[in-house]
Amino acid sequence: MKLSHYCREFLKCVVLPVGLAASALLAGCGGGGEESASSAEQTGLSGKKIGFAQTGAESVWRTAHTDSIKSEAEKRGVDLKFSSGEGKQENQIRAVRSFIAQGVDLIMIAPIVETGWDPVLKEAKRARIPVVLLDRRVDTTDTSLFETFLGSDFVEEGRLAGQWMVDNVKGDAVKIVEMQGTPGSAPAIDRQKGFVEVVNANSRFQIIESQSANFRRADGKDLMESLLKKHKDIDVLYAHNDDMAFGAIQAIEAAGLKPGEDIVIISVDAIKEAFSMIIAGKINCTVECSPLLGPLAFDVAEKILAGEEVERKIVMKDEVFDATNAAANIDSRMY
Ligand code: GZL
Repeated sequence: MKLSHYCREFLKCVVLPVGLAASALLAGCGGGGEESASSAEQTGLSGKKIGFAQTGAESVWRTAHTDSIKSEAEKRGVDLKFSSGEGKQENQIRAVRSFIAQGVDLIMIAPIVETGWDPVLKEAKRARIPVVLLDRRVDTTDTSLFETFLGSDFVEEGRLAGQWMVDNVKGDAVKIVEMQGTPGSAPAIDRQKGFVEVVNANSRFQIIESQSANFRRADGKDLMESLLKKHKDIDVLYAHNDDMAFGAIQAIEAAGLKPGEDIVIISVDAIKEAFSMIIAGKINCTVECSPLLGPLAFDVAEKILAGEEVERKIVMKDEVFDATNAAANIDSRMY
């Protein structure tokens, strides 16, 4: 398979609202604006073998992400080789090596953590199999090891969460506990970075504790139980995803406190259940991070396999939801 020259010299970035038709992406990548495929018979991907190494099934968001990839692959007649990392990078790396051995046409990875990817990505490059990063980035100095990154700007999500807090939470000495996602993962690192940027610029706010609950609901409940025992003056919980926030809410209610009132809850992902919680007054704000990457991911794959240039970085645009807009939007939510 002949791989054409890709734009490797520099990272270019395209910011796309989630609902944007894939054809806009094709046009934006110099694809002549051809319509994106809408059924298997129309796609250049029919019969192509594509390996997808997913992180696991740690959250509702992740399940929606997996469903988006699998359903789009089926629609386009792709022979998808799916592997769940079950939360372990070594499982993902093993899956990528298996995809290489099978001689797939392209590999998609949602890297659980940022580091440790160079060796296996070099093996894919030597096998002349293009790699697309979905959802999470890798930490590498060799940008030739992947063709593009498709996902959200997690630093911006952290900033949006922090700014909502500054704009909506009153008080002179606001105490925050932060519930981080998977240690070493791009969303956990960046959502903390963006949020701390805002906190550091606003002296009214102080993060009194920051620990990981691995993006998991049960871990969020356990962590909040321990935080409530340790701190009697928590004003705000900033959770890196809705699932951990839901677990924390269970612990807050079990402690006889009112989530959304006694403790302000700020979260990320904007899954449909979070909208219900906002309407119920138990979550105050959730920052969107769309998992619906399937259509764009396979548009990019089609262009790569057709030997065409693709943007090095395709960033989804995220919105902020709270009591002012949750009810108006809940019915249209797709995950
Ligand atoms: C973010 C994604 C995160 C979600 C979590 O793009 O990597 O992983 O925020 C998921 O819900 O587990």
